[in-house]
Amino acid sequence: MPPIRTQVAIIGGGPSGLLLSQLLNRAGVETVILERASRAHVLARVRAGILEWGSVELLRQAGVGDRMAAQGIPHEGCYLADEDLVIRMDFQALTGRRVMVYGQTEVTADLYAAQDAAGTTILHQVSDVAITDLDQPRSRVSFSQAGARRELICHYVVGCDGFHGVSRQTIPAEIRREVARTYPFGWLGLLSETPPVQEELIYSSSRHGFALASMRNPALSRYYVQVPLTDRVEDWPDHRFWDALARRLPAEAAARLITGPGIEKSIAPLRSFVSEPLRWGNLFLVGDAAHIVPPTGAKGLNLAISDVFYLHSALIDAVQGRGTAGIDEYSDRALARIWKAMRFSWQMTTMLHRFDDEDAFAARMRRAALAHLAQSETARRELAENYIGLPF
Ligand code: FAS
Ligand code: PHB
Repeated sequence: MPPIRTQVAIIGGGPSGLLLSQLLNRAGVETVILERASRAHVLARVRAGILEWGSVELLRQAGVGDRMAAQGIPHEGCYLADEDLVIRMDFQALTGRRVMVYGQTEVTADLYAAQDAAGTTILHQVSDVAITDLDQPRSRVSFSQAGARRELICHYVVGCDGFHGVSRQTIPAEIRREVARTYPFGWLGLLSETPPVQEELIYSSSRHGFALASMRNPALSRYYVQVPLTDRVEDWPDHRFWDALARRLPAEAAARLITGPGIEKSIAPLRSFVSEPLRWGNLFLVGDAAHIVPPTGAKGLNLAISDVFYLHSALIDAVQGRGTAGIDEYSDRALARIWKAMRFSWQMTTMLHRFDDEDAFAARMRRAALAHLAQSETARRELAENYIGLPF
């Protein structure tokens, strides 16, 4: 089959690949998206739930803000708890800004609908993607689909293919600088058609371990409990999950907990990871392809979106002949914000999770950090400005 010619080849049809494609298309830049999974598989993933307002604004700029405006829930604050010490973080009062509760699944669905309406080429269930000629005026992306070997010829390639994708591995190992921290626990998440236990999120540290009470809408709750890395979903029947959650939430919230059957249950490992640089010739890395944060700071999806913010305008300028200054500085600009979110996510994780090997001193340091937040508006403002999202 003859090669497909396009301007920007995007590897990965998750939120970052779709949003980048949508923004490029609206500026007249042609794209093709290659996605390993079926659309149904991508849309079945339950992941992030919180959007920074900068993410909300970029999604609106991309023309996919309508359903979010109708169904999203603006949140002006959240709660942090340490046993029965409960601290309300008033984002609106502390920073003048808020966040939006709107699930990644919905963001992805809105972007697929918009891309379909735009007639963008999205090829699903591709395999054996290989990226070459990154140092040439035109790069090539070869792949298999439905038993046929095919090829894209393009100006630029963007790796939006997540942590396990092919793009990062295309950058020579001797060029990549990778920094990682793995945590000795994971998050077991459960989705239930039950009303949320609280109208805002509760991040709860307890002697039994961490728990998070979140939501998707007034009838759909999303809960997480910290579990050992050795645990499997099968080890956690619903009743065990609900008991663990109730033990870890503040008593007055636990007393209000309404349980029900889990309609989705999954365990995510926690890691901090960054691979530098984010560019290798005509290849750019975006989102989880380049970095991973523990979900404690609600930064994963939002960092992917901020990478798209920096890269989309740079690629439009480069493709349309207005110079390469933007793409030349993309890696440094995006990494400056990535590292700050990396630090915040690490700080939230180490403050709120009970580590098996922690000694009495480490446990008291965690409690002191939360006690300081309870007493200091300055400390709460510092945490709030990171949680609602630092400026792009
Ligand atoms: P994604 O991983 O979403 O998308 C990458 C896409 O590329 C996938 O569709 C994949 O199928 C495709 N792909 C991979 N390899 C390919 C190849 N070789 N060829 C073609 N396509 C390929 N973040 C939060 O903020 N809060 C959370 O609670 C949270 N929970 C999470 C739970 C789990 C289990 C995981 C894995 C992540 C979670 N995250 C969370 C982070 C998550 O939301 C990511 O930050 C977000 O999906 C990043 O989006 P992308 O960079 O588009 O990567
Ligand atoms: C979620 O609702 O899935 C969620 C919310 C906040 C987080 C992590 C996950 O920090």
